[in-house]
Amino acid sequence: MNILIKNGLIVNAGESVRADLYIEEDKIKAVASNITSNADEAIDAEGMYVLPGAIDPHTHISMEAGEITTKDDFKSGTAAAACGGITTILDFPEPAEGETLLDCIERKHKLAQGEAAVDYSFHPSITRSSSELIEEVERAIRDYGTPTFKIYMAYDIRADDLTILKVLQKTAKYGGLVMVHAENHSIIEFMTHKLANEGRTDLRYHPESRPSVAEEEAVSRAIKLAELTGAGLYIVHLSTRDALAKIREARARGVRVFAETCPQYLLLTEEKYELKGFEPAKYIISPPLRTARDNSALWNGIKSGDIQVAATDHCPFDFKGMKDRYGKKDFRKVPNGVPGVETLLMLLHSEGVVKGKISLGKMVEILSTNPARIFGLKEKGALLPGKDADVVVFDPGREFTIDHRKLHMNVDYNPYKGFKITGMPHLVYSRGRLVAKWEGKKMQFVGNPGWGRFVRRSIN
Ligand code: DUC
Ligand code: ZN
Ligand code: ZN
Repeated sequence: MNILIKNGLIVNAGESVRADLYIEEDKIKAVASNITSNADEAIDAEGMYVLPGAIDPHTHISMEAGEITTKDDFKSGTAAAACGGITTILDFPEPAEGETLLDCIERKHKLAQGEAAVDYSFHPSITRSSSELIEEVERAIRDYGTPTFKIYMAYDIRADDLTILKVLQKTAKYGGLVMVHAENHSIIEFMTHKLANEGRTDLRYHPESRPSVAEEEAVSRAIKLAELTGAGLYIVHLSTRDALAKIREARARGVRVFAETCPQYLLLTEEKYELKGFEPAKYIISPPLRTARDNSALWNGIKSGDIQVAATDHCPFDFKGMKDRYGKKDFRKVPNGVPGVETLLMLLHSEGVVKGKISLGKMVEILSTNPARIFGLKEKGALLPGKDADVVVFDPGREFTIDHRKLHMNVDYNPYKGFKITGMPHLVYSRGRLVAKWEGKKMQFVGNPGWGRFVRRSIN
């Protein structure tokens, strides 16, 4: 099927041009003014933006957390992604005790096959300090096309510094990238015990248990380890001004460190933990929400280029039945995570572009172009001839109020409830196939489970 999108504002990271975009089957064939062709379908995008599909490189689909599993599987999670203008997701296979890295990638791959409605890939996680897992890094890069690895510096699945060094060394050698959840585990353990000894386990103490210094120290240490090995490094879900300062300093001295932040760290603050009753549970995430000063430092970090990616850390647990499963009065017992894959683009546009915090080109850079470059998605991330036709026709004036009942994520609340959004997707294409469209007062999923393909990646 050939599609001609006429008269839209074609937005790439570098520039925006008013032009037509021609899709032939699954690829972008041409971007030019006044294209005339016998397309099967012509779309008038006058007054609309035409954006590359966004890439979310940080989702936790069907993630097992003890006795519970995140609510979105590949079917619901990728349908929600499509409705939000996200046309590629990168998820984290986490090896269970005794499981090999490659078996774990296979296991997660099977969950996605026949279910995913948009394209996907994986960042295998090194979930313990194990030489067997480290040995498999080369094969994951070479044989599987999954060259990016997640390491936790906190939680029970954390890796020690020696493991981090060894994985950094391997990724530097074979062409890969280590992504770190950077929080100092000992600081968190110390603070959590201290708070518990003082009887301060109410939900409002969650941020105190994971202070900014825990993140700053871990970011700083991870950078030093990367520097020692000459490897690149990617910091996930950056939340603080002080950790950002460490990244800025490292980049200034030539370290290849990338940083990602998320809408929750740009738009919400720790005041949410002061809400009444069990409401704060909706915001129990790690790292925790920080201050307004951190929010604005992160926006500035995006503007300055020190933060290259906005992702979601999509990790949905129901408010009723999951967040409250182990009790309502103790922050240590609440599963950590917020849903977000569907609201990434709308929030970045409405709160970022419309409110003048970032330009439209910058939004495309952090949602599409940079994640495609950093994670080796060579066919994605820009509206250029030869790239996959992952395209969002976006209505910049369309209004929408966030409410989980009008969204497609399989979760019973939304942390941005009541946010008034300006600008929503109109049509969303994944490799030339319409997967979501605006209908009435909300997005409608019109794609097919199984359309999404695993994308092999390589990093130079
Ligand atoms: N933080 C969360 O809040 N949820 C999933 C994992 C993480 O690091
Ligand atoms: Zn994390
Ligand atoms: Zn995460």
